[in-house]
Amino acid sequence: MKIEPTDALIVVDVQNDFCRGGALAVEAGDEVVPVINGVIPRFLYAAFTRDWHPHDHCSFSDDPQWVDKSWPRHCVQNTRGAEFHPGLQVPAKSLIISKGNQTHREAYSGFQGTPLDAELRARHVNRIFVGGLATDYCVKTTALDGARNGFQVVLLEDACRGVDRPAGSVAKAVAEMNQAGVTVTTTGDLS
Ligand code: VGL
Ligand code: ZN
Repeated sequence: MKIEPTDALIVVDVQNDFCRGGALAVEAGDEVVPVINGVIPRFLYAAFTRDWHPHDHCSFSDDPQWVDKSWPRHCVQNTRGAEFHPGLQVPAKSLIISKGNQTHREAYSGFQGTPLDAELRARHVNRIFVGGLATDYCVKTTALDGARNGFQVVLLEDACRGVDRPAGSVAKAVAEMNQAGVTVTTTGDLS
């Protein structure tokens, strides 16, 4: 698959809290960092989303169940856990998209309540390549919203890791994206 000037890379939530030692660590989350770094320079445009919660966000629980979308406190604005993984090579000109910043509203998608759609359209982007964390939550929702908004969407499967609770939810998420017209490929297929 050939990368075009009308493509954008969307890197979803590669933040400390979703990586090793983080509050909501995704199994092997760190492994996406070199994979994503390898493709960033090949795109004219890259957007980096970040979960950017107030300290009292509605998804936080003292007894988080994970499977019911209650989570440990994570990605609180201006904390270390909310920073991008230190190894992630974010170009200075990148679009940084914060989401989930309202106390009473969950926002898994990078499109929800953000200027992402408008920013992509302003750049004449018609296809987005999506990777990051977590496959079965924010990556999935961002990819599905992208497709719904009229973008061609490509999931970079090796550039993603998921929560996978219950087991199988990553596979289910990939199937769901595929069903919605998302092309599933790997970074090795890009040229
Ligand atoms: C995410 C759970 C809670 C994600 C964000 O980035 O996939 N998952 N908040
Ligand atoms: Zn969150």
